[in-house]
Amino acid sequence: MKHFTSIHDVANLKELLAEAFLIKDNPFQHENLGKHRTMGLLFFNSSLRTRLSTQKAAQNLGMNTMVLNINEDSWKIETEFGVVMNGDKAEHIKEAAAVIGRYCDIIGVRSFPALKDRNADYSESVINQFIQYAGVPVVSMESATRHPLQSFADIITIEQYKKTERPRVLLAWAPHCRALPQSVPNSFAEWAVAAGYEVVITHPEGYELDPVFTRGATIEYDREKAYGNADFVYAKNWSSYCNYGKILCEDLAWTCNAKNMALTSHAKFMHCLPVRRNLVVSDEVIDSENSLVIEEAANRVVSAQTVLWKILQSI
Ligand code: AN0
Ligand code: CP
Repeated sequence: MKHFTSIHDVANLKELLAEAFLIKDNPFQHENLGKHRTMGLLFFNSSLRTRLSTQKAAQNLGMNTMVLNINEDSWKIETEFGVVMNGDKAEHIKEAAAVIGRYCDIIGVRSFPALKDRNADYSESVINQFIQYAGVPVVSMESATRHPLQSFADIITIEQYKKTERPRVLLAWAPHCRALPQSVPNSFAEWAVAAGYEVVITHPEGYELDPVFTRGATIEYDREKAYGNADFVYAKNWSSYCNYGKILCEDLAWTCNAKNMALTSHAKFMHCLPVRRNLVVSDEVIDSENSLVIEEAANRVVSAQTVLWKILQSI
């Protein structure tokens, strides 16, 4: 594996999952693999889980880590070409990426979409410029359109808890007070289909995701039908892709609550976190014994460590 930005960088998901469970059982079996190697973690946006779990993963492999909050701790970075840089941005991504590539053997990048211009966001220009100019492997820590380390942790979690070979996995849209990226649902849909699950996606009209990501999943607008017989419910808000970046629905009937969960097959509840209680999910659902959110977050170390282990083999 050279870079890790999506499921398409994974040659064999079954093999990667098998390795993930070995790493989960024995996190220190490759503790010298990354000796004298440095991972740089670059954050254009906030993070709790990704920031801590990815550092921990790198350190479990013997790597050093450096964390930089871009635009806050560093110079503000220009990402467009051909502009006269006479505003507040003192450095261009082209030089910044090349310089960081001289200090780091692997670079993790978190860069959310601006949710204003769909073509600009979906071109993934920030992570792609790091790939182009840094000269070292780049790992997505959530880009404009995907969050593969999260999706991999989600699949590890489902594999851990599933009771049937092909569980029915529901990706359920839920309300939110702010416009959020489509990255988590885009990525989750891709990985869940690749894992061979029966994937159902439910959302109000207008929240259709880009079909590139949902191929192989069933879109079910009837929420009650969609929740019916689900083994796992992955709740998540996202803003509209069609009416780009807009909030179209605030109906709390879409909250992942006990009424919706009662329609399922005693389903496990999942969410990537951070989550807003009683908006996305009710207290009783997230606090129930069926909630997997903490284990999912724990598995973020496993997913990151498995990916870094794989990349370290090739450098
Ligand atoms: C982000 C999102 O929805 O993409 C990060 C999730 C891991 N969430 C928020 O901004 C609340
Ligand atoms: N799930 C996740 O990526 O969390 P953070 O935004 O806190 O990193």
